[in-house]
Amino acid sequence: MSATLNRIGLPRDAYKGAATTLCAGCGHNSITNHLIKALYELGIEPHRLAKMSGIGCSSKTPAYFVEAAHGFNGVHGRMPALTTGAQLANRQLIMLGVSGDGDTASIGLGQFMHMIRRNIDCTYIIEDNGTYGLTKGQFSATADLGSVQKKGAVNTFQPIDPCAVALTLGCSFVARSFSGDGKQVVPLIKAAIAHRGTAVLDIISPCVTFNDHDGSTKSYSWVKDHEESIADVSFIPFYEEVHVDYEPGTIRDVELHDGSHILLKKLGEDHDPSDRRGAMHVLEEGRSAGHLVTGLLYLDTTMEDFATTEHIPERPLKDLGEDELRLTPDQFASFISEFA
Ligand SMILES: Cc1ncc(C[n+]2csc(CCOP(=O)(O)OP(=O)(O)O)c2C)c(N)n1
Ligand code: SF4
Repeated sequence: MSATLNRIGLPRDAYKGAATTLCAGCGHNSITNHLIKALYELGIEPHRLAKMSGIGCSSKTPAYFVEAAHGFNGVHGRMPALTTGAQLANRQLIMLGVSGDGDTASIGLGQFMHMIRRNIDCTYIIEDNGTYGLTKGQFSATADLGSVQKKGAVNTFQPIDPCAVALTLGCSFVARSFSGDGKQVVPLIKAAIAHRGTAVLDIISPCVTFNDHDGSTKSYSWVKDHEESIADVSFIPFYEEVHVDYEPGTIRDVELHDGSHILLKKLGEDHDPSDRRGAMHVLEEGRSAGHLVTGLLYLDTTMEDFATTEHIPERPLKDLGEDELRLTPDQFASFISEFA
């Protein structure tokens, strides 16, 4: 039986990578499967994809999907700088960064913040387990106050919430989900890729080896008991016709830069993803109630990304000729005359 092909004629297997070396049951493995599904269904050309990461179990994830894509596994916490450089050198690449909560909110916090501030066109996935899995289970900066390590140590520090940081800095796309919720993660990944600008997707991803016990607030059972979704998310790519069953007040249709659509079906709460203050409020309310709020928290489709603001050519810099890179003698003379 022949395999089903996507819109660019590739089978799902073309979106797979090497076999995982992560622990069986690790949330990061589920996210890999969601990435494979999203990229296959979108019909992303492997040679246009650049998988970027730092250090951690999470940062190994790019090895496990789309083997034929570009990839760069950099220094711990420095994925944003590498991504910024690669994006500016070639705007035709689809930048996909995969990081951990340690890689992002501990050592890489400054890099994370400056990437958001510049609105670099990149999907930034945080595989958030509240622990340093690779170095055997120390608390990371996203671990909740009072959460307990496997051997009983209690976290005495306030957590850093990557979504709250992103919102504060004016990030143009902020979402949170859970690795076990493919129905929500897959459309969010697709929407993040279709979005032009920094799209932060914080995915709670339990570490079954070091942080999946009673006392952890990033375990499978804790998330299942405390998850509160603010809306059902569906994604319609630009090449599919949009058919929406509009029921007043229940469906919100947001068009993205490439013509794709996100459809948000309101659940209990009346969350408006274009209201940044409202998104902060929803996060804060969830925090005080001990809930994990998931879904698309905030989206701004009007903000320019960094490369556009800086007038970076659409063509890869390597393809520009000397005549395009150098000033003409007249331009040079005029430039120098400004200093005379
Ligand atoms: C500069 C530097 N400091 C510290 C380390 C040690 N180190 C490696 S991975 C890691 C934390 C990884 O945690 P996280 O990003 O949450 O990923 P996880 O393994 O939990 O997926 C640390 C502290 C390092 N590799 N480089
Ligand atoms: S140590 Fe934790 S984060 Fe690392 S692969 Fe194992 S379960 Fe996943």
